[in-house]
Amino acid sequence: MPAPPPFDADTYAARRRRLMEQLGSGVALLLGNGESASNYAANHYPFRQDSTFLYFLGLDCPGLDAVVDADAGRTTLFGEDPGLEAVIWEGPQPSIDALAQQAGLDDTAPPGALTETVQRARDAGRMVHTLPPYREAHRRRLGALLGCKPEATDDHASDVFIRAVVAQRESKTDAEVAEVEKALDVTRRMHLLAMQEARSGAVEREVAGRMEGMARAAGGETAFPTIFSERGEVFHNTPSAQRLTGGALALCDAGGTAPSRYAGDITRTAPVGGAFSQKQRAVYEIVLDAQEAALSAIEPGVKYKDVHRLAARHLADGLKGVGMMKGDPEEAVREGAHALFFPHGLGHMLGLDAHDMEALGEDVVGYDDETTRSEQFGLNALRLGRELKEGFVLTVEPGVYFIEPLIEQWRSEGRHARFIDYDAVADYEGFGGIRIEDDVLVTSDGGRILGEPIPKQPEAVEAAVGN
Ligand SMILES: [Mn+2]
Repeated sequence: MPAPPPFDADTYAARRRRLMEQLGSGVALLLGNGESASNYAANHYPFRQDSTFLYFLGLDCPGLDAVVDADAGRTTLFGEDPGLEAVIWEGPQPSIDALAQQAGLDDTAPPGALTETVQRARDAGRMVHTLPPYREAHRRRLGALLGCKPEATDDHASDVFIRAVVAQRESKTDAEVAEVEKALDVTRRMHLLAMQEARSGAVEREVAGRMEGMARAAGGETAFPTIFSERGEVFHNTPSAQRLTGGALALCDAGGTAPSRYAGDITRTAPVGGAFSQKQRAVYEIVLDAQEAALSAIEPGVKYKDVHRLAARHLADGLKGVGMMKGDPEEAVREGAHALFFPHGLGHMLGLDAHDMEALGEDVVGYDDETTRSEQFGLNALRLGRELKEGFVLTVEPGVYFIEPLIEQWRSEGRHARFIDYDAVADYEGFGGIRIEDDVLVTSDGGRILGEPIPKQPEAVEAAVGN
């Protein structure tokens, strides 16, 4: 049986009513995800419902679609009652009427009626609002429904619909924040295990596998593939059969979800064996200082791009202190020199997706007319730049990395040589990387770190490593 929606039926009905008001007129198509084959048709990847479908209907099972009719003020759920075959193989399943009731609507129709419903709207010259598809199956279905080539369905996406969805999903209610904190409960336990196991000889993927099992055991899933590696400078490193080396740094970026699919996304970096070297500790404190500066700068009305720049300035200042950077930190950041060490963004929105709403377009979520995406290397990787509002949930995750091919290239070009002491940087070969990430709610007067604390001060991290 699919889990019931995390919120009551009225919540979903109210969200759809607001969507109808925002759309003004026309029909909006919410395609639910189907099962997705991995290596043969009957062997599926774990089912993952579309997050916007979850947001407006809460129904976490395949084979469903919905049409929100803004003119009629009505939502229709398309799907069918489970047949005997489904019950034999998968056990008792809710009827389509029961699902409709959970989602706060009473109009249902068989799946085959969707084509006719959309056709009728098109024939009447009504606007059919769609979202940009991110699965090939949806590109094909939308193409058939709209009478266009599958590739053209991306361009067909409705700007009004996309903006309406972002406007609702970007600000989290207390109940949604509570779901993120449930995700952080399991995420915290995953990280405590990772720190505990950061011992010489520990196999990366054995630790990562146990962490991921905790997410499944708690009724959720991992919010994204777990990173647990002493090659922290490789951003999306897949845990391998590699054993940790005493004295290295184990970077762990991982998150579990709540059963409702709200996500956690935390990074900690621990010294393998439980003691930071002097050099490691110095860089760790630079990253921590940048993170703390960013955390205290968060409040409504502040542009996240400016918070990113503030964190970068703290990094540049700290790196100057240990001799790797030189000159005026302010100017170094303006020129983008710090991006040698920090080539990614300070953070992103978090919610039903780890990169919340990214399927709707990174820039529509993270930027607006007032704040546009920079083209400068490093800053161009910032997913969220615009002004913060109360209710946003976002990540704060500065880092310092020693990425050998990047250092080599910049050094050979003499890039930003005014701000970088390449000889000093060479002493850090093989250092790896350090990132510290927390999840934060923007409140009326600042930022609140969500979830129970996870060791972060260097002494606390050292103490959390098992011996
Ligand atoms: Mn993140």
